[in-house]
Amino acid sequence: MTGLRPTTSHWGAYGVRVGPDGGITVVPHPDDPAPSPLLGNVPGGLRHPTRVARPAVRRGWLEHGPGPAGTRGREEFVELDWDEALDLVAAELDRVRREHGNQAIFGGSYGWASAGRFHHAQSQLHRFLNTIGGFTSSRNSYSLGTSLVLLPHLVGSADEVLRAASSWPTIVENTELIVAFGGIPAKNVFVTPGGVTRHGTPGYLAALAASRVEMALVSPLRADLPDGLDTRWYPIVPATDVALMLGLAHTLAAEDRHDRAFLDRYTVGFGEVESYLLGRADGVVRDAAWAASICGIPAADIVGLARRMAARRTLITVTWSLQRIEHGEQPVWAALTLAAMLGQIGLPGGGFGHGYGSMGDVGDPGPTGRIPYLPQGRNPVSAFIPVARIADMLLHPGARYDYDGDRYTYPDIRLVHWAGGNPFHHHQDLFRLRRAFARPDTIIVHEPYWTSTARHADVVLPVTTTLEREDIGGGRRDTHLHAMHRAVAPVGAARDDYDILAGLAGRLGVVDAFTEGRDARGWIEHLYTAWRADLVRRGTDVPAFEEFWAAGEYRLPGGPGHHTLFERFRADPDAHPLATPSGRIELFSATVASFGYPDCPGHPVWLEPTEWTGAPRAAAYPLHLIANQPGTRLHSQLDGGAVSQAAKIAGREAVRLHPADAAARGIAAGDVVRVFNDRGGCLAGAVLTDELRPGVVQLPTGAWFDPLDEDPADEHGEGSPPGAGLCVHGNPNVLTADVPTSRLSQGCVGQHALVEVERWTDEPPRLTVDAPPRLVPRPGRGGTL
Ligand SMILES: Nc1nc2c(c(=O)[nH]1)N[C@H]1C(S)=C(S)[C@@H](COP(=O)(O)OP(=O)(O)OC[C@H]3O[C@@H](n4cnc5c(=O)[nH]c(N)nc54)[C@H](O)[C@@H]3O)O[C@H]1N2
Ligand SMILES: Nc1nc2c(c(=O)[nH]1)N[C@H]1C(S)=C(S)[C@@H](COP(=O)(O)OP(=O)(O)OC[C@H]3O[C@@H](n4cnc5c(=O)[nH]c(N)nc54)[C@H](O)[C@@H]3O)O[C@H]1N2
Ligand SMILES: [Mo]
Repeated sequence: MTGLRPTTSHWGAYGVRVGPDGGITVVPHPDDPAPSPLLGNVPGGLRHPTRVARPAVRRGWLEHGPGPAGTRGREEFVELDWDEALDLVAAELDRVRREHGNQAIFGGSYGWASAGRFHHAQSQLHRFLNTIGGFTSSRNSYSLGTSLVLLPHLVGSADEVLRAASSWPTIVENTELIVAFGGIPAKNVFVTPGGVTRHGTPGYLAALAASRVEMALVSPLRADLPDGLDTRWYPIVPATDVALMLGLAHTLAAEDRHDRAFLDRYTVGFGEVESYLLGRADGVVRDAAWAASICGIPAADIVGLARRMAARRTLITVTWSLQRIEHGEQPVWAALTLAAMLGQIGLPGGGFGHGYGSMGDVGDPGPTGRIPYLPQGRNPVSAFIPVARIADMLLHPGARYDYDGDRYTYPDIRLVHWAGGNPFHHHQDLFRLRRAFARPDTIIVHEPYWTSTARHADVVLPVTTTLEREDIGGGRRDTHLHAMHRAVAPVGAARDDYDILAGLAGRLGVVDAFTEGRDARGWIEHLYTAWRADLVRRGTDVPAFEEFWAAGEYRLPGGPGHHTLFERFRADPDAHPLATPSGRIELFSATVASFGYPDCPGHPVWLEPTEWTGAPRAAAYPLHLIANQPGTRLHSQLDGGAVSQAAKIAGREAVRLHPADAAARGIAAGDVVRVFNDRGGCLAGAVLTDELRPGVVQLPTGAWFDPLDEDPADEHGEGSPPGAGLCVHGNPNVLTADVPTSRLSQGCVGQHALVEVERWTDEPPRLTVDAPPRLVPRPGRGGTL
């Protein structure tokens, strides 16, 4: 990496070469066998026209002060200098906490921000808000919000299942059949929070191909497994995996192919499951024919698959997308049940997996040691929301909601402070979120870019990207810890989140508590040194900071070997019981049953999505939309970058349709189309492919939300009437429902929606998110207001 500035990202480590004109080129880390295509978005993203140049304040907020405002996202901004902006923000934080208490500050600030352990935006913001008395927080993630709540009830821990899944080498060596619900999508495996330096999964997929492991791909999309594997594709109707799993389970039980000894020794509750399969209570027999009528896979194929599963070393894996749908608990629970019936949980390469292909580090045999992190302090405020309930909270302060067996009340939020996330990308039903964002008195956003979230703020504070600051970085199972060197000077007037928050802390009289007297370099050195001391104490020889920094990286010592939770448990369930009430795998959970939630009873069940039953939606919107992760970027990040832009069609996100569905609607490849339902619509560019199930369309997430402004004179800010909003760029979250997976976990359901598609015959409106919003200079500084 000589002559290169080392750094890392959520999609992998790389070096930066700075040209004489200040432009950059990006060189993958030499140890990376499969560098991510997403690196191609970095050079053009760095100084993209949508960078926020200076602090900016919504004109109405500046003129009239804090208060609810329906015009957020539709007004011009006034540019201020840093001191003015920080004075305003500090005064407003202080007003809100004095008048309403710290609970009125929402600092959940969900989002991926960027790699780097010190400048991790959420850690910085939470640490700051804790020093000024705390904030209402958010729990869990959009990624795994449902499994994180469910799995502890079933196997005692979510974390261990995900971190200590059977490793890829073990699978390549032992597994004979992989039944992959949601596939193992190659597009996703480059990404891990903090990054992985050596992307191993593409190589393991190639090794699976060479070893001729049989693959059963259960997915509406053929692309969820790469070509070249021994694949049989089961093109399932979206959201019906549970029916298929129950049909498989029924076949195993009916043909006595299930492992009764395993079920007796290692699980509780199979009796309840069996009664349900046999329809003892309701007369509905969940056999292969019943399953076929729901999931669209022929009964003979279901029976055949069940027999193959029972006869081979079988790994059942479920992508995280399957729990990002209504009743998302059920596919995870049903897959675990099926794996328990096969009796292979805890055998090398057999049993249950969750997230192979969802994240780069699932199955990675890399080290599991801790890497340095920024301490966030303690939050004195106990109020929280499950992360995806943000719009409900803002729209319904004081309302009650259920979560994991308890009842809570939504706090009354006056101020939202966000750093490192893009809710106008990640949340569902964005036109509803827009109405929710009209409610608080003040919204503060730290962002490098004029994202749609920044456009819906009152105060936008411009932030550096990783290339403009120093840091240390690495992922959860990374082989390397990286020194992230500054490559270029801050763009415009951008500052680090840390400097911004230190400036606010100074104004609020808590600068010492927040900074502990260190600058950024001081903190990086401090975090590294404390981490190193711990390793040295345990006998590992780790270089001192100066040496590490000069070398640009440190190769982490190997892990403790790959012992999975289930291997230990299988070896001796009495010595290593699971952390469940029974110490066993709970196929029936008395705890979950005791909550009495109709949308999540005590064992896995088939529940029809309300998206389908909510008449007249199903009739009016007959197509199943899959809104999955984009292969061309990380979420909404660097949407302006070259790789992301190259895949757009007429400047819009590409929507994939089956040729038969397109023909029925007079749509040709390359047409601009409107994808819509009763929540709203978006424009997208049509791509035709027979590699998806007819009746399914796919539009990935992450195109920056670009609402066509309904009525600029709409002073009340009601925005579009429900259903009338249009995003001209192709963000699928205008279509998805803002409802929870269930009362148990309150996860998001962004992966699916029912839609219709039609050809757009007018001239497509031009995009506005590819340039900054209207900006005016501060009056008295050479400008007028
Ligand atoms: N329909 C649908 N919606 C979904 C999903 C789905 O499957 N379907 N998936 C969901 C999932 S799994 C996730 S994880 C979420 C992702 O949602 P987010 O994590 O919110 O998405 P990102 O685009 O990564 O947003 C990160 C933001 O941080 C900014 N940023 C980067 N570095 C810094 C920094 O140093 N400081 C500051 N202040 N900002 C920075 C970036 O510019 C970007 O705007 O989306 C969810 N939304
Ligand atoms: N390139 C890239 N990689 C990423 C990300 C990114 O933004 N870009 N985001 C990262 C993040 S934050 C996360 S959480 C993970 C998410 O990882 P996942 O949730 O696994 O990823 P998705 O691509 O949303 O979904 C995987 C596949 O599930 C299939 N699927 C959808 N619905 C159904 C269904 O009902 N049944 C079946 N059987 N299959 C279905 C879809 O065809 C889809 O391609 O990805 C990570 N990797
Ligand atoms: Mo995620």
